Amino acid sequence: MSVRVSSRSAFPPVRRDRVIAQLPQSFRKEAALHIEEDFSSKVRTACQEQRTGTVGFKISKVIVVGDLAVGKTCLINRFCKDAFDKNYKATIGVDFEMERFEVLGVPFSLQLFSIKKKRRTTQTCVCFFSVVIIVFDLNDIASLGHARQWLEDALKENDPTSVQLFLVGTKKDLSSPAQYSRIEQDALKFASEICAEFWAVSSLTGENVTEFFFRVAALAFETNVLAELEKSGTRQIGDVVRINSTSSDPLAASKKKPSSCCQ
Ligand SMILES: Nc1nc2c(ncn2[C@@H]2O[C@H](COP(=O)(O)OP(=O)(O)OP(=O)(O)O)[C@@H](O)[C@H]2O)c(=O)[nH]1
Ligand SMILES: [Mg+2]
Repeated sequence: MSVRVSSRSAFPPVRRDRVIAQLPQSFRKEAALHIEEDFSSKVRTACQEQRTGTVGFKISKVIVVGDLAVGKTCLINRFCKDAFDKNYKATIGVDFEMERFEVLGVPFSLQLFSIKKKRRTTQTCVCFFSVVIIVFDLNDIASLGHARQWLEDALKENDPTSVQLFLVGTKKDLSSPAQYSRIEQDALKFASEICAEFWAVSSLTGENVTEFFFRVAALAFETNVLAELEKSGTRQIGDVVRINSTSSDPLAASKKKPSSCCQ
């Protein structure tokens, strides 16, 4: 199994180009998880008043799934390493990368997993994923057709009500405008059906890649802060909030043991 980790430290410094101060906008309003122009005022105020609890210590897990060779690894590598490899090297097992952001002044991390076809998430990594990214090739309609199966597999280990879904069409640079607009119609329809946000990207040119991951980080962050505020609203005065390696991990709550790839 190939496992690559971009950083050894649990809390590496945040790069200046990973700072998010405004809510990044969706790609298409017809298939967006959120159509607000900005972060909710509740979230902004909580960040200003440093009432975000354990969010700054959390690592949100993101799983990237989809057919063989649709471009999952290239998508992650374009964002995390600003690199693109035109030679196809199939992922054996699982690859993962860690990205650290600062959102509204609060540190926030995403751990990105790319998992190979035929290896279901349950076989590879018993984790709670906050975000599921289903990838298809904009030039291969069959890969969009398989997206539903990928979704079902990915949700087997997750609570479907708390997962944010993204449907991402890759290799935009290879489609003609006519081809693109045909497949985009189908993708928008499917994304609305499954309540996913749709994006079209190119890892070769980098088109929309940064915008997409910033959007993922911002929406995952907002969801985490709102959940934290809800929790603190129900907490009694005198309750002790312990910040340690298990309390910041949603696995502890679900009593699931992570497999080695998640540790
Ligand atoms: N032109 C173009 N080629 C791409 C793009 N993204 C990926 N590719 C190519 O598509 C092939 C497969 O890319 P990968 O990222 O390895 O695909 P994968 O989904 O990770 O594949 P598996 O790990 O085997 O499931 C490689 O040859 C890439 O160079 C893109 O945006 N544009
Ligand atoms: Mg791969």
